[in-house]
Amino acid sequence: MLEQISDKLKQAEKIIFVTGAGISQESGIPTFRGKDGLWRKYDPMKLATIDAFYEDPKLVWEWYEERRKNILAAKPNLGHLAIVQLEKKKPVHVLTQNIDGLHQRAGSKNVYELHGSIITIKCTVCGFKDKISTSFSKLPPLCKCGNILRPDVVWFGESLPQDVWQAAISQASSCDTMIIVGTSLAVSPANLLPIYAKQNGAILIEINPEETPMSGTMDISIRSSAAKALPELVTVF
Ligand code: BJW
Ligand code: ZN
Repeated sequence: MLEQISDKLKQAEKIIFVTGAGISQESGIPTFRGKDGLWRKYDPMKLATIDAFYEDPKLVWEWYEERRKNILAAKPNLGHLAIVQLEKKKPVHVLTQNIDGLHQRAGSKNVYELHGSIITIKCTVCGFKDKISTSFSKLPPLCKCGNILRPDVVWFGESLPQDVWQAAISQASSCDTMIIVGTSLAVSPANLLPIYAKQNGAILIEINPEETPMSGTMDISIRSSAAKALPELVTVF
């Protein structure tokens, strides 16, 4: 299948990656859904909503602190690095649902964090935002204004950062190739991005060991892991 469209891929002028938790799975960061997913162990409604946070900010913070430590100890894998290789040849933008910062640590330049970042905090009241530089002596940490700080991530029922989302729509709507890696495409509005690309006539390629609700819309589905499939795929361009 890939051979059949290899000429088109060689001519690609604007490539967009849409990534999800699966691309970081081989770096040792668990996904959300599926066999070993976080939502098998934890209830998202008790950890990933603003109501859950106000109900028990310490519990939610402890969960994020544990994940942040694991993420900071993790390294980008061959999947993240393959995207950086392609950036040396072609214009590439990465629209990621991940909060782990591994694309940036791998060296990707144009990364749009749709669901925020685990290494930033923001105030629940005053608009203060900062990178987390040390661990906190007390949870939940407090802002200089006296109110509770929260992880700068997007929880269920919250809007995506509007500037990032608008930029993501614009990138998706103007690409000629979209590569969707390691996402179940279960969560909106990020799962609309392949539709924007398709409306522009883009080629859609999915890398995922499992089927997704949009597999039928893809031009090619590569049923393999990101770290195995991406290094080979990027050589075709
Ligand atoms: C591999 C692999 C390998 C494995 N290689 N692949 C009803 C009530 C309220 C809201 C809604 C509702 N119905 C719909 C909504 C909207 C809601 C939503 O979509 N919910 C659905 C779950 C039903 N969306 C939202 O609320 C969003 N906001 C919004 O819509 O605002 C407008 C609005 C406001 C008010 C009311 C309604 C609408 C916000 C969504 C925020 C999502 N947040 C999280 C947590 C972020 C912070 C954190 O990390 O803690 O984001 S949830 C979680 O899911 C995380 C992820 O970014 C996101 C997507 O998951 P992803 O990346 O796809 O991972 P998985 O685990 O699902 O899939 C991994 C895939 O990888 C699998 O397919 C594997 O097969 C594959 N894989 N190993 C390659 N090695
Ligand atoms: Zn504040």
